[in-house]
Amino acid sequence: MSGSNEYTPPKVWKWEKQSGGTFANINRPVAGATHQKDLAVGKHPIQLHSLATPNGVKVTVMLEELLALGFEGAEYDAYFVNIGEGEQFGSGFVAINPNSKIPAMLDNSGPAPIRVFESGAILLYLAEKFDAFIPTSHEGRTQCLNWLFWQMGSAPYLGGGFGHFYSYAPIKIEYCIDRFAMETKRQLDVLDQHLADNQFMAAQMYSIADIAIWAWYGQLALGRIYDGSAEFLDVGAYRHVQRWAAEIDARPPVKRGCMVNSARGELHTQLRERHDASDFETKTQDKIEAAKSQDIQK
Ligand SMILES: N[C@@H](CCC(=O)N[C@@H](CS)C(=O)NCC(=O)O)C(=O)O
Repeated sequence: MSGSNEYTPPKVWKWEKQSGGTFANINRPVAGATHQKDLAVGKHPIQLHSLATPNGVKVTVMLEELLALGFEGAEYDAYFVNIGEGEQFGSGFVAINPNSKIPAMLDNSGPAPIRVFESGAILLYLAEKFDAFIPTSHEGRTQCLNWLFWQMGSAPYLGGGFGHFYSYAPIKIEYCIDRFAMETKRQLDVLDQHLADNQFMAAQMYSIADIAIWAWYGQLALGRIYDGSAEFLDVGAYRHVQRWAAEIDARPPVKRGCMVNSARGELHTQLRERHDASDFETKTQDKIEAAKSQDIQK
């Protein structure tokens, strides 16, 4: 490449300026807490600190699926983590996840709390704890883990690569958008070819592999992430992904899971914090704001 914006890297990189872009104010080259902040603790066995991004939604969908099957031990308190304000760098959050990324979960049901971080690890932890949404045979389980790990390794090219350069970077760089659009389309084709012959990702059953992959690639196919990208990537062409994405989207626990810790979309679809199943009826953001404005008028 050539041109006046060409960059010659120095011998040693230094953090001298913010890079610009959507997350510039929270990006740092060092790990660890930036401030002291204890986390709230609710009454349920599972404590979740998250946000309704694709990585966050994986866990809330799984918990709602488990509750729909009647597993009471999956009752959870979901706290909203504002990553744009740097809440993932508070000391309480970092104690659960030293990597400072949502989702982070604490299981308080045993003699000592167990911390779980990384959305794939959380899905596997919950699947094993409740023996649900994971095939029981060695072969089926292996197929499921193949696809779960595929998702964990592939989505950073979609999110950190394509999504970053298409939506968040302060300038549109053709080289980067091209590179990651090509890779994202290749990944969609991997899924499309698999789903042409299979109803679900693994072992002919709906599993944590579907939950993980749907959160990213299903939502991408449904046009829910990165404005404009559905048309740009021509997601409608991936027919089998479209069929599978719509089928999963129709599940009521998936709809509920997508509402939890959400601060985007229509107000009645946003349940910032979830502490009880009834919160879906009474605590969505439209109701909270209506109650606030009534109080002001009194
Ligand atoms: N591999 C991690 C990725 C989690 C992740 O990237 N979380 C993002 C939101 S989707 C985050 O918390 N970003 C905050 C930051 O980078 O400071 C997982 O799957 O749990």
